[in-house]
Amino acid sequence: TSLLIATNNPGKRLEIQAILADLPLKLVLPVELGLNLEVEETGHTYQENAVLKAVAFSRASGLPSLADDSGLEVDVLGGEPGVHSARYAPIPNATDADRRHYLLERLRPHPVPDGLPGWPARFRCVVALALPAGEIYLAEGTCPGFIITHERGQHGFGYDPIFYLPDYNKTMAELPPEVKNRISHRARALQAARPFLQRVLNL
Ligand code: ITT
Repeated sequence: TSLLIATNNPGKRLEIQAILADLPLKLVLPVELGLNLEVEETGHTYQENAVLKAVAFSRASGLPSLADDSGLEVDVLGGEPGVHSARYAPIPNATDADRRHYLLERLRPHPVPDGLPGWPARFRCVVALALPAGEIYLAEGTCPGFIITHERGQHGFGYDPIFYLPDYNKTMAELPPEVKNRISHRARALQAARPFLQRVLNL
C-alpha cells in the first residue's frame, strides 16, 4: 500500500516518515511523483486546512494522502499564532528564525507568569487522511510546554528551539529526534490515527 505524505515542509516530512516507519506502507513524497502543489490554506481551523491539503494531494496523485496542519498556541496571546503559525511574521519570505523572533517580540510586553519557566503554550497537530474515493479521517494531538527567550538546540524545525519541556529540562530542538517523535503533537496525532490507517489501508 502506498501513502502520499501531503506536505511541502521538510521537517514534518522527516518526522512523519520516522513515526510511521514501522507500518507496512510505502511512504511516497510529492517530489517522487513530480508533484508540486501549493494548497492555499483558506480554512479557519487546523481540521479544515488539513482536509484541504489531504484532498488536493489525493486528487492530484490518485493515492491515499496524509496531510498535517499544525501550529503553536500561546496562552497569553489568546492562542496565537495558532492556525497562522506558518505565516505569522509579516515579512515576505520569512524564515523559521524570523517567525521565532516575531513571536518573542509579541511576547515581550507580557511578563512570564510567576514561578513558571516561560509563557505557557502548546503545539497542536491535526492529521487528515484522504482517500481517492473521497473519504476523510481526522486525528489530533497536542504537546504542552513553555516559550523561552533563548534559543536552545539544533534538531527539529520551526518553533522547536524556543519550546521548553520541563519534564526533560530541554527544548524540543534539544531532544534527540527519536524522543521528539515519541512525545510531540505530531507523534500523538499519528498514534491516534494508527487505528484508521491500519483499517482503511488494510495494513
Ligand atoms: P505544509 O502546509 O506543506 O504541510 P507548513 O509549514 O505550511 O507546511 P502548517 O501550515 O501546518 O505547515 O504550519 C505549521 C507551522 O507551525 C510550521 O511552519 C511551524 O512554524 C509550526 N510547527 C508545526 N509543527 C512544529 C513542530 O513540530 N516544531 C516546531 N514548529 C512547528
